[in-house]
Amino acid sequence: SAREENLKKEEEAGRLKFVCYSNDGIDEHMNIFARQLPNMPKEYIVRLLMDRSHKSVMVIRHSLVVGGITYRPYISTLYLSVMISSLKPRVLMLLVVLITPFPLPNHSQKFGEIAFCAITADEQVKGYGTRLMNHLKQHARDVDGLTHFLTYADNNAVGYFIKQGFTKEIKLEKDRWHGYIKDYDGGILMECKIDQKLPYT
Ligand code: SCA
Repeated sequence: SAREENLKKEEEAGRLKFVCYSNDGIDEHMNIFARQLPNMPKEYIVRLLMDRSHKSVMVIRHSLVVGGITYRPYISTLYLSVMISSLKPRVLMLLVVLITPFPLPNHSQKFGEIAFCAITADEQVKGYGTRLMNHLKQHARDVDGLTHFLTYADNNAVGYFIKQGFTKEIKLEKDRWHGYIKDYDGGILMECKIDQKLPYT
């Protein structure tokens, strides 16, 4: 859209930045999330923003945070391979012998759970939310190796998520996500498949 093209130019001119933090710069977007997501307890927002397993992609203009998305990547294959690579060969062999008779749980989840998503009130519906989501998809695919996103969308945000390619139909195998993501009352579970080739930004 024209709005997105404008923001793209702003970005190229260096006036707009998209950054991904693991556990940092939480103050400003904490306030945006708290204001834009009134049903979400403040302590819960703080807890996830401090939590090392969550990451945030933020859009920053003139060094002010305009909005952000906080998500949790589920990448158990990676964890498993890091864990295995750090084992001594003997221990590894013993492990293989011990677990061979049992069916392995599904260790390739590769999806991200979007916990919060918000743009500050006076900058909404200017295309920031779309740019932000595109940066998130690119980062999640290229850095985290994810294939899907899941989120419990607030009723009034379903339209926004549909425009970002989310569907109410969940195609991701249930054993990859069920029991891992946080059930959220009043939200509608939605899924987005991340294209593995498309340039999102
Ligand atoms: C934007 N659009 C919407 C919409 N907001 N459509 C329906 N409902 C909404 N609430 C449409 C725009 O009109 C536009 O359509 C397209 O989506 C992209 O808009 P944009 O300008 O890129 O979006 P922006 O306003 O920058 O950001 C969307 C967002 C924001 C929802 C993040 O409005 C916001 O912060 N809202 C208040 C907080 C909120 O509701 N957050 C999501 C809660 P066209 O291109 O056709 O013009 S859900 C969540 O956080 C996760 C689940 C949970 O646990 O809460």
